Amino acid sequence: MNKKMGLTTKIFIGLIVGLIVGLILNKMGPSTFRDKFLVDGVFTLVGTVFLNAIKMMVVPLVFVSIANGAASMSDIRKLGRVGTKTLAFYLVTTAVAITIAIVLSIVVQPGMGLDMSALVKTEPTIAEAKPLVKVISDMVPTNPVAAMAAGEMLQIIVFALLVGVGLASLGDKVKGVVAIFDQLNELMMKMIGFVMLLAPYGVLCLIAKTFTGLGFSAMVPLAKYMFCVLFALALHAIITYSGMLVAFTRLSPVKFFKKFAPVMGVAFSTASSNATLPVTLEATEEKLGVSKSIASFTIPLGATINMDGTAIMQGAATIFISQLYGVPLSLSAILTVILTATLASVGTAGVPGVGLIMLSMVLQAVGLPIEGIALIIGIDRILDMSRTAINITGDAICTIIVAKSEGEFDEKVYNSEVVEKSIA
Ligand code: DAS
Repeated sequence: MNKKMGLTTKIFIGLIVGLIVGLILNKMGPSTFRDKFLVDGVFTLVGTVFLNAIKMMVVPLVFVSIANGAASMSDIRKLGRVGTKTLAFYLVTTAVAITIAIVLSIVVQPGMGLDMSALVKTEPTIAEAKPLVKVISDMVPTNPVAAMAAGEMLQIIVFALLVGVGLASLGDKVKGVVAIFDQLNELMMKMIGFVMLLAPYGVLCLIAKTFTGLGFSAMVPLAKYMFCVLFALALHAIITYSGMLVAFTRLSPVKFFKKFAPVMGVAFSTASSNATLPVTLEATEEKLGVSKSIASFTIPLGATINMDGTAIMQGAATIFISQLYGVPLSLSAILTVILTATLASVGTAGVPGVGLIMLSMVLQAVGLPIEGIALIIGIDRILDMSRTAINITGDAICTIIVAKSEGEFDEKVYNSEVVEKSIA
């Protein structure tokens, strides 16, 4: 945890220093030193290396983690009813989450009114939004390798899901291949860890470049974007999760949040669903009355395939970036965003920063410029911490509903008073 906190602190320092440097340089006015050496030199170089490192991870991460995620769902076949229910709840809540974020961002319009010309030298190349029918028919790649080379994200997702489901259905016959995908997934997480070591420097330079060009004018849109994400996260927790809990189990949401708050705190401080797993399991079994057999299946599965908070960020960020660049998204493009982000969350493992890497995939799917990430990357860490807390909350809510419907739930434990463990 200390190492992670170290990185979080460094990223915040990078954000603050970048902001101050950018605002000072903006006030200083144009000069060769500022514009050529700093903005087009150092800031662009470091920022581009960091953004390229993120883009580099997208295709291998999407393919390996989704194939691995789907392969690990082989238990679902065994667990049949429980697995199907769990998967249905996870996918539906993720789609609801991203829809809340998209509607809120369209209403609040965080990206409107900011003159990006100071920042974007060339018109971004935006592919025309395909009609939804073509999007769906194009989802099946004629050549998966070409799809990976071209970064055709929906095609990569479909191929990865097919590989994973194929591995799941072959079961023990392909134990070795499943193990390889598992190890490759570990490798992806490690490589993301390496890329995130660049984050403090990349964030400093990208924020400095942004605010040198835009000055204070960029503060308001960024603040509005953060508001959209944080408000959508709160709405999803208070309305969707509480509503589902009452509707499906008649249980008190207040009791749930009282007992689950410490787990949300761990998720917030680590910005990692995986790191929070042991605490999530302990809380759902010991304090919330879920049987071990259910929790030990649905919670680890949720940490990988259920990321409502991440989907909320991706929905808000996509609308924000489309507004920033003045590229209106058609309804079919918005449906593509919902489809891509929901499917993408299937495989994304819960480690810090992974949601941002998957965002570049969602942007590619609708032809928006990935450079838009440069504006939000600086504040992404605090949003990552917040959305991770929602990611694991969704896992617990769905787990309680499934456990109660299976009669593997002890309501007495759920309703018991919160007993603080004695220090001794
Ligand atoms: N940090 C991720 C998690 O652990 C979420 C994200 O990156 O969006 O759930």
